[in-house]
Amino acid sequence: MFHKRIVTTVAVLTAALGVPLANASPAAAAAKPSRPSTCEANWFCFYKDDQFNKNNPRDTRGRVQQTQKDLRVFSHPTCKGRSNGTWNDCMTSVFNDTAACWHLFDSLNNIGGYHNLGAHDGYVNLGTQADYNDVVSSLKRGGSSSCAF
Ligand SMILES: [Ca+2]
Repeated sequence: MFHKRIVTTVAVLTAALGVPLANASPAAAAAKPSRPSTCEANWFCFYKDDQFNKNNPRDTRGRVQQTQKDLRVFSHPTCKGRSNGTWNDCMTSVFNDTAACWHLFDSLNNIGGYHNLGAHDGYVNLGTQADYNDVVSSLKRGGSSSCAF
């Protein structure tokens, strides 16, 4: 009887914890996307168009594994306009296959506003999901799956 009560308590705690943890993820409203075949395991990949370039597969993805404070260092000729041929202000979908949480900043040098992206998760459309289409300018990798950094 004592044992049974403990099991019940643990189940209730787990259920209670499950709700806020799920809501902490910005992509929680939609099902987590699967890693696209164009994003290698353990990389953070970004794409010019939505759904990981599903409808524009010839456009190649960009990728990083570490913090990048200035996305202007990566050229990408199809990023036009203010992107000036770089990944700055150009990404529309991203997939994070690293084990860490990342912050996606709208400014250079990892300052100002940002959105979180947890491990093995993605935004299929940064515009509709986060109002962040074509604005990300720098990326910061956290030290773990925690987004509190
Ligand atoms: Ca920007």
